Amino acid sequence: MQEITRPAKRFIVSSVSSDAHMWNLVFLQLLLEENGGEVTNLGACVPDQVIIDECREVRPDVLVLSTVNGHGHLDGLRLIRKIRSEPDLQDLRVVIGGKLGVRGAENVEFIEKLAEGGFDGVFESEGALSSFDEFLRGIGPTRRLGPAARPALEMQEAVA
Ligand code: B12
Repeated sequence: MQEITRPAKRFIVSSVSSDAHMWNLVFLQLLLEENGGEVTNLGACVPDQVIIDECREVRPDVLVLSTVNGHGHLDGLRLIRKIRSEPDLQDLRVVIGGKLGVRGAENVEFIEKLAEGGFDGVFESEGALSSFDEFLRGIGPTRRLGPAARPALEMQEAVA
């Protein structure tokens, strides 16, 4: 019998430009890899333009930004506006999570503005990990597939 295998989802994990924290990135990389994803981890303090260039190079299914130093709501908004101003990156799925500000539980106030700026998902702190999991399960077939591969995947999904 012919086997049809779904290609792994491809992710870029990155911090934002001001943020030097790294274990958050390691955590996300392990989480995504344990779920079968392929991860390019750009590390900490990554300039906006490097993130944009890597997205063009890797063409991920999702760019996952993580930030915990409290400046994420500022760095994130600036970065997503740049990404969405690039015609070839307007459809890229981009999410951000971590400690988005320095206001603890009140950081949820930043979620709406970041979403309005163009993020597909905004996740505040550990409490949002279950929503992130739901987001990951909802992202469907990879966008890297050519049109010829799509019907096979759709058939496989209909049978499952
Ligand atoms: C270790 C550490 C450092 C180390 C980092 C070393 C390294 N190589 O990573 C050093 C000493 C460099 C550092 C520096 C600073 N730090 Co620091 N640091 C920490 C500390 C103690 C632990 C962070 C950590 O590794 N956690 C382990 C990881 C796995 O957990 P996490 O980062 O919380 O991530 C979880 C969630 O946030 C979430 N998450 C994170 N990202 C994402 C993304 C998505 C999509 C999703 C869904 C979820 C998600 O999931 C993760 C797992 O649960 C925290 C305090 C703490 N206990 O959290 C402070 C902390 C993050 N630091 C803080 C601060 C203020 C700083 C400095 C500004 C201090 C200073 N004045 O210089 C600098 C910033 C430097 C910079 N340019 O960014 C504050 C941030 C305040 C805030 N946001 O409210 C914290 C919270 C300490 C505090 N209570 O004040 N820090």
